[in-house]
Amino acid sequence: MIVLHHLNQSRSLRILWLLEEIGQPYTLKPYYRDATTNLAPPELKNIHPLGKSPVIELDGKVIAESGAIVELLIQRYAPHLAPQPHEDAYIDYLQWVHFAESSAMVPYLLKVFTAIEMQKGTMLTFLDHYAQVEFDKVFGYLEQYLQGKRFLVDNRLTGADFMLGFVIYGLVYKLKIADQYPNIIQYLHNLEAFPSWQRALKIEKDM
Ligand SMILES: N[C@@H](CCC(=O)N[C@@H](CS)C(=O)NCC(=O)O)C(=O)O
Repeated sequence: MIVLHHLNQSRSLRILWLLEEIGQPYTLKPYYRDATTNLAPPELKNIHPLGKSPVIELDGKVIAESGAIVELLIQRYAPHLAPQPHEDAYIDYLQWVHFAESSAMVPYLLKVFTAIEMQKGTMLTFLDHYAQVEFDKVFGYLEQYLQGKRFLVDNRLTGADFMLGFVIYGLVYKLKIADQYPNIIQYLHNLEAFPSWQRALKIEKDM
């Protein structure tokens, strides 16, 4: 049995969407961010010392890190959602799975956090400039890469899309990127067309 420890508005959406797509039975344990600090509630530390989400329990083992969870669930229950290691597409797959939580996540979070600070009146110079430069570099690259593509890898839905979808969702609906990123916006619409995506968002909304 799979248990997903799911924090609202978090990377755990990656796992919720994946579980909905693969149709494997699971139990969802919801947690809610603190309204002031936006941090996870302390109970999550009873599950894993970092107190972050996502975390799953699988066959009695506790597993953190969304990338590891995506790879493990796909290997075990949905191998059709990843290229095989001997295929050329596997190299692209590895790069995009890791891009989502590393290269993409840094400028995304910098933009989210600097926007919050600036709304509160904090004067930022170096950080604001750095965030913008990194943002333009990373998402300009992604925008170009997505030209003419429906999915990230091998022209089909893979674990890389489960990883990046969460970031793109935030880019479009939180940061409200628009005109200069038509390919990224179209890519999100391609993901949003999946019934599993829609079910995951409904679960999140009803939490
Ligand atoms: N690298 C980890 C990051 C996990 C993480 O930072 N989760 C955030 C939500 S997106 C969290 O739980 N934040 C609440 C807190 O730190 O209190 C992953 O990919 O799973």
